[in-house]
Amino acid sequence: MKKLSLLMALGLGLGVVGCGDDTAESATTDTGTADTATDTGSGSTDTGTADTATEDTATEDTATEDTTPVPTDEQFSGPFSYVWRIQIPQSGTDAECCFDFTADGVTDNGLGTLIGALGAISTDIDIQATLDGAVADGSIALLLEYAGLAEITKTGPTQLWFYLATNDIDGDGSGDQDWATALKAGEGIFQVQPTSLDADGSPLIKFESARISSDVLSAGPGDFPLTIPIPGLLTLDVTIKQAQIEADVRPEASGIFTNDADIDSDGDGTPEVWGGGKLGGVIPVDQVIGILNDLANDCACAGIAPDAAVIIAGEGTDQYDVACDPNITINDGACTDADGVICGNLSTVCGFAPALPTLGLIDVDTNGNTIPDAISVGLRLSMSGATLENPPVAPAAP
Ligand SMILES: [Ca+2]
Ligand SMILES: [Ca+2]
Ligand SMILES: [Ca+2]
Ligand SMILES: [Ca+2]
Repeated sequence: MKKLSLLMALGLGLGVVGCGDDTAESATTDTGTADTATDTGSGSTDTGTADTATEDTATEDTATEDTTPVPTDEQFSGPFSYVWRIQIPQSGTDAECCFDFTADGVTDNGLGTLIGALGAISTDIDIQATLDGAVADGSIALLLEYAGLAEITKTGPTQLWFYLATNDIDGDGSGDQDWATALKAGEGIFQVQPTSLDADGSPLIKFESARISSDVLSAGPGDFPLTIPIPGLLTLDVTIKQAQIEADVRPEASGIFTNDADIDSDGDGTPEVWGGGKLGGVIPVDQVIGILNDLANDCACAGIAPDAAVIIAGEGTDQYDVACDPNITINDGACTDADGVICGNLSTVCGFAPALPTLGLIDVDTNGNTIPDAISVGLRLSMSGATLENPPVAPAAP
């Protein structure tokens, strides 16, 4: 179960916006690595350049707190969409989701297929239910801003800006409006989380070229860099390749809504309801291995050196091979929960690693040598209109 968290994070990755590292520096004592830039602001406006490191080393941050970034005139003017449902298709039905990355006319979704298989093996594993719960309780609140979209017609060229948001404007710890009746209906009022903005207040994640035409929203394909904070574990940095969006949409006064798609995904003759938005791309396996090795490097408790390449991986003669270095001794029995889920399960991960290429997860060849080296992913999105509170950006977390 535990080792699924990373896979789940990858699954969520397409839908979850990134996290900047320039959140509030309100602690009196910082313990992390150095800031490389300078905060010159002294009051409500931070005019300094970006903090590029994760935390401060100084014993005290002598500047005043970083505050809400100042938006440009156009930013936060909308229109917006709130993502009220994220679905991971799991049965592998071609029509479910999302895009064909192998030019064989059949859609590819390696991650969805794997998650479906895991769910079939163990009924404890219901990643879709976990995801639904996280969206309904507001832990995952994703807003899209259609930047520069024609105001009246809500059609034509646009940029697609992604924000992590909150509906808990009054800060009492729970959403201010009902998800099922208000948020899904486009009546939601949100604030943007400052973690989804860079030091200049611009969105960290965006499709710079998108379009709404004949009630179809489209964006990409292109590189889609994501930074996904996983609390207590790591910040996952991945670049989704060939990322694209396609959605059946309708503009309304409160923003852009998707129209549901009726697809008989289980083949019983009765259609199921799927979100009208499709978001997909491929994740190079090298990136995933790099993340796993970064995690393993923090496993001093298991006797792993900070620079060890625990997992050795790459394209072999007929497949992408994955294995742990047999010369590295893993003693993960000495690790505790405090060392994170990966360290305590490192030998399990290593036992599992050689089977990875056999799961059908690695299914797309991105460098033309016919050997698959990337994982296709696809999500279905359901969206409704939304409104931003004034001020549009939530206070930085303490
Ligand atoms: Ca295909
Ligand atoms: Ca609240
Ligand atoms: Ca059906
Ligand atoms: Ca290849």
